[in-house]
Amino acid sequence: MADLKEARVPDIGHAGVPVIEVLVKAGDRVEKEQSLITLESDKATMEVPAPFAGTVKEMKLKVGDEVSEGAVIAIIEVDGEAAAAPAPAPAPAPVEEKPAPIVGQGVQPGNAPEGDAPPTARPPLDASIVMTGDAPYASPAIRAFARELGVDIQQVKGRGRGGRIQRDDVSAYVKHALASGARPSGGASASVGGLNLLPWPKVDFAKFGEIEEKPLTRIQKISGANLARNWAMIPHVTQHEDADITEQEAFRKKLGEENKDLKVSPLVFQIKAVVAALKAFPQFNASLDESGEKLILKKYFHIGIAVDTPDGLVVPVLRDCDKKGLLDLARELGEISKKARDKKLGPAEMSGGCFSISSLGGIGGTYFTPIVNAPEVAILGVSKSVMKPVWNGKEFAPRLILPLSLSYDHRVIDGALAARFASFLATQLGDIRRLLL
Ligand code: CAO
Repeated sequence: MADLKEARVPDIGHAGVPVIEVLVKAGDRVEKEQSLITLESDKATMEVPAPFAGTVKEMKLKVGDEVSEGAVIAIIEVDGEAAAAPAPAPAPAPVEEKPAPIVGQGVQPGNAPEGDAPPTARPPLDASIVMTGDAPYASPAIRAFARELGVDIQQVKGRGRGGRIQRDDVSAYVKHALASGARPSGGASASVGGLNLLPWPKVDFAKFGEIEEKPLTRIQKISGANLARNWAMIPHVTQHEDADITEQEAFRKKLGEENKDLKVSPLVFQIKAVVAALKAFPQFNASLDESGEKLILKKYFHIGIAVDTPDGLVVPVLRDCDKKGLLDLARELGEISKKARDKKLGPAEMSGGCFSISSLGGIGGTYFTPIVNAPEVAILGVSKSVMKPVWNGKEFAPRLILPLSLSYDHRVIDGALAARFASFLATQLGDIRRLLL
């Protein structure tokens, strides 16, 4: 006879752990040990399995709820023997080390494998990394991670308990694919050529003088792997342009005087100008889909901002920049860069970006080549503005000139379009009244 039983959170070692995924819904049939929810603590992501088989009558939790031991997850109608014998709650299965809460330029939330060969080294072919066949055994979080990297999870061999695919398995697969010149997702283009790189030079530096070893930070490892992928897989071109921001700077200073409690960075003008340019050139507000055969055009305007932190570069995303004014953006930029430097950004705050801006304007230099933050198709690099003499038809006049460097994915954007985009951007920055149009 059917019986209603509560599936509860077992001892997870912490209190108030957030639910990040709900994996079943009312009406679903679940098997014993099938995962019901995913929890994410400071240290790990873990799935909580069903203590018995049956039909879910009611889900008691939703994403964002915070739970401790004993919280009711679901009411399950158990049948037959299971109803008769009370089953102890099985321990949650840790499915992955928690991804770093911060990502660098071009980085998807991820976890760099420790101690592997450098990504550019070409390892001997490891046939065990690639497998085909039955449905892969991986948590939704790992599947999402694989999707983000363009990896076909079917191709990844799991080396976790019972063949479970873990984050490191996906990372190892990407490394292997990169080193052998294949696209991570395999497919038609995987067979074309290959980078055929030389192995990374092995040098005993100590032979030449005193040295000191300094491990890369976690962020550097993660962003390094992503930068290497983006640089290797995206055919980059960088278009340079100058914007005359003399008037804009006068207005910015005025805004700053009127809003003494707020830092009105030149970046907020750049964000607004980029949004206007993305609206005028939708091809820039797009991503190539996984197959590389379709462009996904986005109707929202979320802008990633590269922020320099002591541990490395991270890219928080400001959402709906088309709907926000300069002062709102200034406030948000201040908050998000502080959060980044305090290491308090969550993965959600670093995802969903359409286009990134990397500003070295506070530091110096003239022009650079930023690396596109995949799966975005372009990125704007901003250097330090300087006063320059500019010919106005009658004489040289002092004008404040801002150097811009627009890197783009040449598979999606051609040179003429990029030149138009950059020139449009410079016009917007040069006459901010246009931002109102
Ligand atoms: N030209 C001239 N001056 C500029 C400028 C520009 N393009 N951009 C900013 N400045 C000025 C600011 O107005 C500020 O001046 P005050 O101190 O007089 O107010 C000063 O430079 C310092 O600015 P900032 O860099 O601290 O702040 P910001 O709001 O301009 O930028 C942020 C915020 C988070 C983007 C920045 O702090 C940062 O981290 N930049 C580095 C990003 C990076 O490393 N990119 C590299 C990617 S490639 O590896």
